[in-house]
Amino acid sequence: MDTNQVSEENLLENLSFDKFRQEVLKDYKIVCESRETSLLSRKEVLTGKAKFGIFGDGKEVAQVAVAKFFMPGDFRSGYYRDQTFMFAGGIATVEQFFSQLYADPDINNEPFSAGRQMNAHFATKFVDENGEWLDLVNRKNISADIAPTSGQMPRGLGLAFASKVFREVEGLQHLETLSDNGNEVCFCTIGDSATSEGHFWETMNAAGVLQIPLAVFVWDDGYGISVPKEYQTTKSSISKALSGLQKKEDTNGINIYRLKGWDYAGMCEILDEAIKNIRETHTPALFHVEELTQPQGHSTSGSHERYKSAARLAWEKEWDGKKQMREWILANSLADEDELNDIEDNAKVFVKESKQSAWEKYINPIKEQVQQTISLLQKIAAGNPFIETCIKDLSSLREPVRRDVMKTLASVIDISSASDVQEVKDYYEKLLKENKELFDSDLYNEGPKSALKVQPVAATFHEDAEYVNGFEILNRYFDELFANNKKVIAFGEDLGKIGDVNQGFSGLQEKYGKERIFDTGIRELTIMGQGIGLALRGLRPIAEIQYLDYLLFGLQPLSDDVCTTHFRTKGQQSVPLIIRTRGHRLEGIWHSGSPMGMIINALRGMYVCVPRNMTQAVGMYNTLLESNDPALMVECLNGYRLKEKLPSNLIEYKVPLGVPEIIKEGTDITVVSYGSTLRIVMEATETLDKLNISCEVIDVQTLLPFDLNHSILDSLKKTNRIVFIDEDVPGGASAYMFNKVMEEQGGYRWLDVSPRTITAKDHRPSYGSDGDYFSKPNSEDVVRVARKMMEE
Ligand SMILES: Cc1ncc(C[n+]2csc(CCOP(=O)(O)OP(=O)(O)O)c2C)c(N)n1
Ligand SMILES: [Mg+2]
Repeated sequence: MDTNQVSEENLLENLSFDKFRQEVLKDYKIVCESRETSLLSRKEVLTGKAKFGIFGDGKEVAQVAVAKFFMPGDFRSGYYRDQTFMFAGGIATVEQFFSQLYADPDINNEPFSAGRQMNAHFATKFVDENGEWLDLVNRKNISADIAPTSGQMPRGLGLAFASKVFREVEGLQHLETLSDNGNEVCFCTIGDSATSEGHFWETMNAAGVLQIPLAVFVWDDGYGISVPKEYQTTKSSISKALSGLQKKEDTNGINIYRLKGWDYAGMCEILDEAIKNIRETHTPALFHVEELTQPQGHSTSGSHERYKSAARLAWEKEWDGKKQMREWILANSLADEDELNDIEDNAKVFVKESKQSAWEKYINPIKEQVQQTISLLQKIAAGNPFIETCIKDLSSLREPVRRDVMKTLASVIDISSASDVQEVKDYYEKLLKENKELFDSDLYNEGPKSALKVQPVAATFHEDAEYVNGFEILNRYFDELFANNKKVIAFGEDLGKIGDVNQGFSGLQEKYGKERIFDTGIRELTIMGQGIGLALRGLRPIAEIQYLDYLLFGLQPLSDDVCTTHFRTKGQQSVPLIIRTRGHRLEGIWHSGSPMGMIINALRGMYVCVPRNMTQAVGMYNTLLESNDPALMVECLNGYRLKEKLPSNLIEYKVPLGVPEIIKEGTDITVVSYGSTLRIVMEATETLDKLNISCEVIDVQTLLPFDLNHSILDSLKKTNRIVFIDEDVPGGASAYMFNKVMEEQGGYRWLDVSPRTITAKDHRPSYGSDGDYFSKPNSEDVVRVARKMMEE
């Protein structure tokens, strides 16, 4: 500490006054530009040119201060108030801010999300077009913001945790473009009210345990929309409430700082020391930035005069950071009134010009489409009042959007009765294609790192291959995997010391170290966050959810964050995260879960693998590890002690995703299922064979993606009867499979009898074998339904 202080003092002394002055004025300029941006943006919404706006006014001074300490290589996981931080760090321009406000889908204009996110949701590029990681050490990295308040916390934890991994895991140090010996700090920002969320508390506790370079900034403006701090936080103070986490000399924990959000000089002084300490010691810190304001209220929806008292509003005016910084500059003779007036006037002009430029870039391509549409319609308009009205309506729009163009074209094609609409149709089709690219692309990787482009490799077996327990297949696989791929890191509850509850990692921590295979606290949400952070930074995490039923605790970051990352950055960030869990049939309300319908609906943007045994699981792991797509792997909870033949090419064979396998051929009924239920189905087919009912049993293998080559349809064409079976609730994943085959594959045309689903009951199973028998589908159910189908 002492030595730091000395060098700090020297540094300050060495800074020439003029250099210091210039720095302050540059910061004040950014403060002014950011404030103007907020003011002008709000007008754009109120006049209808943008739909909604949320701004960083009132937080400017704190953010120019914080941005000074955000270095190349660092990461930010923040929320929608951070425009000033972005401007000050040179990571975003005012023009780009406006482009996002207008939802400009051109990534060259709006580089954060290509118009996919609401305004003030930032991101920078992490991967190139081929899915290769960029040199993140030499750029400032912004993980893509999300709207759910506090959703940034688990990810922030993970981004900081990755620094620890890079510093401590042997064999990663050569990855010089991914980390400089773990010196990267993750700056995490959050509003005062969002600290009420469990995400915040879980993150702070985990950070205190893990000892990672996480700097959490709470922008405390006293409100969460209209609800004040008294309703949000114990003792109305997040720093007081967290004081038990304070690190002491001989404990772990976090450092806690309280800053005044209008006090530019005071903040800079504390931050300089504090961030250095985080970087060097990996001790996390909380910066409670108090006394911030919201000059324009929460957002463009509603006004704060409705819920703030006159006294509070007056206080906010007086303690506005911009005003305070101005007064501080004058009081310290760093500039005079004229100079500051100039800065303020120039800021106004600059922001206005930036706004205008963003608007033109946004609107011109649309205007071109309008123009093109009108000239096409004029060619066929003669004597057609409908088309003439269309032309008139479209030309009269002052601020047309792409939708107006498409609707006009479609209505002319569909209802105009014009005879020659071919050209109009062609243009419509061309725009449809263009818009598909703009609005639908990049849910999954589409380039060479797509999991769907990985070449399958068949499993091979020695002549005298052993039969071993399912868990041993995994155990031997993970052993080879960790020897071969240094980027792989695995963690979860009971995964380290005992090697997971089913021994997949048994003995491997001793072999590969606590830094790569380790236990975590019981905190599914932040286990997901750790995985997200590692994956975003180019590592290959396998994060465990101990049992499928507890996925709900970690579902939010998967659904809101992981699933949308590639899409919401239009392919600029990837999260190659594998979530490993085990589920389906065991016993009791919370250990027999198979909520697959919920999962596949919540997790579009991830792949969902439901291997029937551990051999298939290994092949899927291999496929996923070659790609950048995130996935959930649901191993069969009752399969770890079933014998399987040990493949000889464990880390080479790859099971393709979206390719079902026929595990029993037959001619009468196509039975479609997955995971543990397949064993019930196979048991039933023994009886059905005796009854001369021949079933073709298909294992779908993955629910997302689902039967990409429509192989189930081929089976149905042969049998003309189909039943979908799983252990989910009625209308769950069985209904999804049904829909895929009937509607997407056109299966209804090949049916001789009505198609069926067999599922579990609506309720969860009672404990014990009987609970299982009466609540989940059993082989007798399958036999009964099959017989009925044959009688119809
Ligand atoms: C999970 C979730 N719940 C509710 C909202 C709606 N919402 C958006 S902002 C906000 C208030 C946040 O207040 P605070 O954390 O203090 O941040 P501030 O806006 O004051 O900077 C709320 C409730 C949301 N975005 N996400
Ligand atoms: Mg607030």
